[in-house]
Amino acid sequence: MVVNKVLTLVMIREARRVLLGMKKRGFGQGRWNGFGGKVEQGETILQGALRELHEESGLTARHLTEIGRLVFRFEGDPQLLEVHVFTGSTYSGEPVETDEMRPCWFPVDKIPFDKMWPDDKLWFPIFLEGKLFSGEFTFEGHDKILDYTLSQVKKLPM
Ligand code: 6OG
Repeated sequence: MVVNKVLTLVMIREARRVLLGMKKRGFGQGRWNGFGGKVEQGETILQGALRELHEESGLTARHLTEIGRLVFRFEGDPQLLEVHVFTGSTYSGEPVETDEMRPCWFPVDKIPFDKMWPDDKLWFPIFLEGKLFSGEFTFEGHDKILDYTLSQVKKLPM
């Protein structure tokens, strides 16, 4: 049996800007993304999101809300990635560069989609509108989406 790999992705959002990090190593290296990673045993998904945000950006969020669920399939790999997307706007600390990420604020109308995962330009508009979304994407390699479904939802899947 293949179990989904459960990951988090945190987008810190203020009215007109979003904090992204340039991934310096590992999966997604060379791309801007939110902060996140694998949920560890013994922690809830929310705790994993808060921990990864702190480890990768130096910020401590006061409150995160889950806003999206994304499932990724990579051709030839039986393991699915189940990504829980969170957002928050209140935090303490200042963004700092870490071994994994170099943070930078981007105005909401200047998101660097050409240096992000290709799915991001599809779901970011829903996220920026403050709506919930759910999607599934099949990738060939890391640059090409073969097919996908994406919808705005009233409630996230369980
Ligand atoms: P680590 O392996 O660094 O966690 N992630 C994706 N994010 C976006 N926007 N698009 C994708 O399309 C992604 N696949 C994975 C989840 C990996 C981080 O990258 C995110 C995690 O935050 C395929 O621990």
